[in-house]
Formats: sequence, C-alpha cells, structure tokens
Amino acid sequence: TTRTNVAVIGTGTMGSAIMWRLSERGVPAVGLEQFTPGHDRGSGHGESRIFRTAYHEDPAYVPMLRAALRGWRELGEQTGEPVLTMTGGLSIGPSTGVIVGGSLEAAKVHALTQEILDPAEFSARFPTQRLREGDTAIWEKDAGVIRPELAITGAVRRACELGASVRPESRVLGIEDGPGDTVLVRLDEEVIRADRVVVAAGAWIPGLLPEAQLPLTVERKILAWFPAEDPTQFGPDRFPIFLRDSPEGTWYGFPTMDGKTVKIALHLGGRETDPDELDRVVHDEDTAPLRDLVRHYLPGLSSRPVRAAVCMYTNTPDGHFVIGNPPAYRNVTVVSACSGHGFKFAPVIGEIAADLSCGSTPEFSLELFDVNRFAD
Ligand code: PYC
Repeated sequence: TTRTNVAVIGTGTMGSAIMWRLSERGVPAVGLEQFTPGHDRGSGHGESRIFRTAYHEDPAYVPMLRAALRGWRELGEQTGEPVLTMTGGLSIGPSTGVIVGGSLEAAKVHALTQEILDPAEFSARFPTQRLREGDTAIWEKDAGVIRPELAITGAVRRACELGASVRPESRVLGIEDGPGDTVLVRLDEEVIRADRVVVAAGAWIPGLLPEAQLPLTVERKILAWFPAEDPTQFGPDRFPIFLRDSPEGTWYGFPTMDGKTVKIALHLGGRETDPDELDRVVHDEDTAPLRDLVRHYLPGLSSRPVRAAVCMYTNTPDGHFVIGNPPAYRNVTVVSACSGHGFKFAPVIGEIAADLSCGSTPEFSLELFDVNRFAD
C-alpha cells in the first residue's frame, strides 16, 4: 500500500489542473492515469478549445471565467508554453436563440463589453463567415483558443516540478473506504491509501463511482479540419473563435492553428458510447454534417476535411457541471462532467477542487454544480 495525502484519478483536463493547483499550495498529489498525460482517448485532445466570457449557458459562470482567464495566463507564464491565444469571439444565430440570447444576457448581468454587428459591418470584418438571413452576430473581446495538449502536459509537468507525481498506465479498479478516515484506491497490483480522493476521470466517472448514481451520458463527438484556400484569412488575428446556432445545429470553430486548416465541430448530437468501446475511426457519414456547414457558411474553406478525430463529452441532464462530494463516498470529490463546455474552466475548477480537498471554502458558489441535484 502506498500512502498519500490526495490521489487524483485522471490527469486529463481537470485532473492536471487540480494537481497543479494542489501542488502550488504545497499539497503534492499522486495522479493516477490509465493512459499517459496528454493522451487522445478522452475529452482533452484535438489541438484547440474555446475560451469565451459572455457565457450563454448561465451568467453565473462569468466570475469563474474571469478567474479562469487569470489562471490560463498564470499557467502560460509558469510553463513558458503558449497555452492561450486571445482572438476575440463571435456568437452568431437568431437573437432569440440560446447562443445569442444567452450571451447578451450574460453581458448585461456582468456589464461585459460586446459589439452587435450589423450584417454589412459583419461581412466587411469577417468575409470568411456567411450569415443567414435574420442572424444576429455579436463580438466579444475576451475570447480565444486554448491548446489542450499543451495545457494538460504543462500543468502536469509544473505540478511534478512542485513535488507531485504521476502514475501512467495505472487504471483504477475500485474506490472504497479505508482504515480511519482514509480512502483506498485499488490498482491492478497495488493499493493507494489516501486521505482524500478527487475523481476527475471524465467519461469514466460513472464506472468509478457507481454508487453516486450520477445520470451521466457519454457522447461520441467528431472534430474535423478543413483546408483554407488562403490561410492568412483564417489566422487568429482575422478569424476569431465562433459559436453558431443554425438550423443544422449548434456548432463552433477556430482560427487555423497549423497555418493550413480550420477545425469545426457540432456541439449537440452524437452517438452515446461506452468510453472503453469508443469507435475512434472517423467514417464518411461522421463528417457529412460538417462538410455541409463548411459549404453553407464558411467561404474560403475546402469542404473536404484532411484530418478528423473522435472525442467524448460527459453530459449531465442540465448541461451544468458536477462538482462536490457524493454522499455515498467518504472523502471523495467528483469533478466535473463538463457536458462539452468545461475545458476553459480548468484552472478555476483546479482551485475549487483544491479548496474542497484541503477543507477550505471555495470562492465561488457551487449551487449550479450540486452533486445531489439529480437525486429525485
Ligand atoms: O465551450 O465554447 C465552448 C464549446 C462549445 C462546444 C464545445 N465547446
């Protein structure tokens, strides 16, 4: 048996940030990773993630986003890696739709600066986005691109410099109460005895915490990269991150990160999957809806993708995260079932999970993320 203060299960998006934030406080956690940090089998890969602030999902996220923005900058400074590139962001769709309506509401509640662009101004500024008749387009400054692989490996490396350790290829087989107030984490050939366990295992959370009875569903998602005819038109200085509501669905995209291609993806929809049975091959029918979106809305991109990848969302019924201690488990915190929009919060969720592990009260209300909200 190995003894530790905090064991973090999963060193992906949230686990890596939790290890980093704990180690900054002098609590060097042990990270248990079934693959290797920075792997491409879960929800933390694919070159780019969105950062944005006028949060259409709920204005309550905005103070956390301000803290997350500071956190990404700190991680960039501490690792020397370009984890965040600010590009500004566009929210596009019907003014009464979730994305535009919600973003306007968040900006109003928190006095965020936004520009509502009329169609002529929009087309002049963003000629490589085609609006639909009746669409409203909003611009916000505090948005950009996070590089997920750099963020995850950078946070783990920084945590290890500060005393943490990682066990790669260490799949957790079970979590149970141990002697005293401890928790036992069973691996194939070893048991870790911890004062506190944080489960940040994304799509593997339901399998690790069956008694928490969280109603999570895991969805298979497709990312695809389309070549730009003139890549300079799609650089981070010209082509900001965007989210769009269109009749085909809610979708999003990024400026070119490789100087050649642009990644887009659909936010909603996808086959439910078991994370251990995930079909990681991208089929023609998987990219068909994305090819249509490029044809209709993104002039200047070829509609033949040159690269594609599969990842997973771990969804709650209401789309908000889960952060807290499930009553069925002693000294275990679960984080965070991101429902496809959590990556940008990693530094602040790292702080919150570190607070919960160290017995401090987090600075943010966790009401929206209550583990017990599905109990009835
Ligand atoms: O957080 O902006 C986001 C997002 C939308 C879809 C995936 N991530």
